[in-house]
Amino acid sequence: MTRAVLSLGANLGDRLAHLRAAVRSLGPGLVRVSGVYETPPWGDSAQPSYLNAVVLMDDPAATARDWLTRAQACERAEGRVRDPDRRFGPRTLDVDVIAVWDGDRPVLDDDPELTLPHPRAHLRAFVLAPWLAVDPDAELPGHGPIAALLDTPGPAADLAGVRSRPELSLESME
Ligand code: A4P
Ligand code: MG
Repeated sequence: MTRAVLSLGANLGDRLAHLRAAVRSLGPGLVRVSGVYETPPWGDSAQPSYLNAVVLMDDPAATARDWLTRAQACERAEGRVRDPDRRFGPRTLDVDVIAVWDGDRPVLDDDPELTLPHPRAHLRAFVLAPWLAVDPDAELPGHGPIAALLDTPGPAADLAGVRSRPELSLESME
């Protein structure tokens, strides 16, 4: 019985279409979808800006590993090509598993195949800001309230570049 927070990102091709396709294919477990945000590239600045969003999922039948499988299926469907030499490089669609809960208990795992919570989520305004907008009381397991994380130096500095794009809503996809 798991709930999950997934982050969606796209910076190649028709970025909005890639996010929409992800939301559509995530399907019935979808509880909430955030607004769309235009964000400067993080970790590798020589690439186009991203559209980012966050989705809240709930599926009594899904294991933590199922969320990764679903995330990667969405990426493949949008033609994601991995460049092994460029870790934070551009992509048609990136779906990361940010955190998973089994009932009320957060799932914690340091498995490199599925690290939970996501090891860089607490550093990323492009994850924290959309998540805060749809769940203001949310906590990132092991790190505390996401509102407080957005006040830490890295995310607080990056927040200035995170721009809401209300005209690109994914809401109709729910
Ligand atoms: N993996 C382990 N834990 C997880 C998890 N919680 N969620 C493994 C998803 N995957 C996880 O991922 C590499 C490996 O991480 C996989 O084998 C998976 O089993 P990947 O998707 O193949 O490669 P990647 O996404 O290029 O690498 P990485 O290190 O996950 O990059 P990130 O952290 O996803 O960063 N800037 C902005 N503004 N917006 C973005 O969305 N995204 C990235 C990608 C960089 N900069 C960005 C954005
Ligand atoms: Mg990824």
